[in-house]
Amino acid sequence: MKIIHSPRHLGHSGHVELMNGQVVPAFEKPERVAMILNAIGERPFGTLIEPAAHGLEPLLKVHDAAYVRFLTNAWSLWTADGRDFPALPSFWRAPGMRTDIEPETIDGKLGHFSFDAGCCMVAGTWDAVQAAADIALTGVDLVAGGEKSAFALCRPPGHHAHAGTMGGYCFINNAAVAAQSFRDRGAARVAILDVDYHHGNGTQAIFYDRPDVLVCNIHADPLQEFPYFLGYADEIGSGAGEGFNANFPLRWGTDYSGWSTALDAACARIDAFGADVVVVSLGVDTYKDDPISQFQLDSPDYLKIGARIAALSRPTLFVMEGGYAVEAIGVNVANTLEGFLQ
Ligand code: Q9C
Ligand code: ZN
Repeated sequence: MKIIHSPRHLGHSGHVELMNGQVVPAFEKPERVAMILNAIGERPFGTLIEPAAHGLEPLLKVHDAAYVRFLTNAWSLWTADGRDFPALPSFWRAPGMRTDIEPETIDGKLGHFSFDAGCCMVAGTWDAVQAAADIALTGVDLVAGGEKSAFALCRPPGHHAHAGTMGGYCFINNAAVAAQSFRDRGAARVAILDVDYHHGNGTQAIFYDRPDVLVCNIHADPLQEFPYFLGYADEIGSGAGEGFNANFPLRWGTDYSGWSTALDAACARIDAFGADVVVVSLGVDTYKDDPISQFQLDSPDYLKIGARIAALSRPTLFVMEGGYAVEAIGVNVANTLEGFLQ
């Protein structure tokens, strides 16, 4: 399996987030990728490759042009105001306020294009974000070109990003960009299997009214967990997309036995759909010692997850999402890929 990686993720570092009302160093940090590379390097998985540049066009198929323009300009607007520290939004609209206005100033734009304070920006953020999208698209090149699988080692992650909104550490929705690219390259039916601990609200929203991309999400119950306002079991898609979105919310404390029951159900949906290709939004923040999560999966469980995904017997692109227990993230990702390859 080829692993697509770029050192350009290192530009997205030194940023912060709000945790329990306090400003703390971001959990979504460069060491995550270093640990994954270490663990993969210790196993016979195949080769590391660099992404090829794909430009903005494939991003604009799932994201709004004004949003992508904002992402490319945000840091220069922020620093033009004389701010030499990380950019963070702190103003948002309430329901009933205007959604059709993009304010002129950076604080207004930051609020307009975000849903939380999870997307802190620094000088190298946009370059890292664009590299991550190129990584996902290079994975599409490989799998659409006939490889059975590939691992897009994206950072920052993507599944919380909507068409026009960043949040939850995510700027560009790498998995959604990849799924759309598979469609554009001739796959009739694309399934996205999101196994990150958090609901992939952005991915769901992007494909919610479409029957050509099945989105299956296994995640912490949003009654208890971020993103709180999407990810419930009664969200099944709308219009032509009705029946092509499946949510499997699980309570805090869920262990592999409960979690794997949902995985089996999601895989049954993918089989019934007849997916030509599967995009796995691979978060390993389901791990028992994840610092911001409340599931109980253990490292050997990821071997079984990989094996279950392999049993779908479909071309598969793994796209990295969350996972914040830095000491275990490498083993958990490598176990997933090893379980898939065996
Ligand atoms: N500040 C992904 O796993 N906030 N995103 C948690 C701590 C958001 C997680 C509270 C968590 C987002 C890709
Ligand atoms: Zn997550």
